Amino acid sequence: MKKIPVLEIFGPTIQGEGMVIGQKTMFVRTGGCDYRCSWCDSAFTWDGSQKAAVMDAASIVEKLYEKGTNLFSHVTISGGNPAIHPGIHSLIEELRNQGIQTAVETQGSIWAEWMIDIDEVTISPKPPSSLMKTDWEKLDYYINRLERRPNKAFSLKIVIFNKEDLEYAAEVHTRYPNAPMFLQVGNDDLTEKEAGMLRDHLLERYEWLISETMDDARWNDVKILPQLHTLLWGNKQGV
Ligand code: MET
Repeated sequence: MKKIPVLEIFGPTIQGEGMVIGQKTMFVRTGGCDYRCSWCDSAFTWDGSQKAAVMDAASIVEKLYEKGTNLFSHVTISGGNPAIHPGIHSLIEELRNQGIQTAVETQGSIWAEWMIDIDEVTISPKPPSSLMKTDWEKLDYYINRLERRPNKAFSLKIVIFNKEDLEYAAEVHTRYPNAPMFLQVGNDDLTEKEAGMLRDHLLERYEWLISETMDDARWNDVKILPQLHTLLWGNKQGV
């Protein structure tokens, strides 16, 4: 069985972002990423500051039950970029056998065949403020494969820090007009320890993003969200 580097397993908590926002879920956060986003809120998955535990699918499932007991029926796999780990295939299989729903978060830069079996796939291409470059051909392939899955959901989620990011998101939206589109306010203060301080600031940013999109017909079919977990718990890890 191929092993998976795991940074954290936590929950039950709520999914704070994207298409399944509010969903009660467990999280499995994998280590390693092909990207280095300037504003990454999980840089500990790739910057060497925290060490991954290398685990096989069976021990990840065991850990999920140890932490979540009978209090979950949904698991979210995030990173890092989970798509770089072929071992996730067996994890998905084991979870499906247990009747557990699965979701994944990835930037859409590396295709993994196990994406086909995930109930909710969130593709989160990175805008200019991240300093990453989108490989459009790879993204085309992703969207094409995901669109052809019966009875499973996917969406695009783009983190927005400024107007240039919003133009990038518009380009993505035009390229994939049938993909449900979520815009998410970027967290530009990853060092604030006080959840209350951050909350006020991020709600202001959320208002800014709403005002930018309301008078623009390109955004007539979009969902605009804050990061709920950041509003609730600030920059705290493992919630
Ligand atoms: N790499 C994935 C993404 O970009 C998940 C990590 S985001 C903290 O969506």
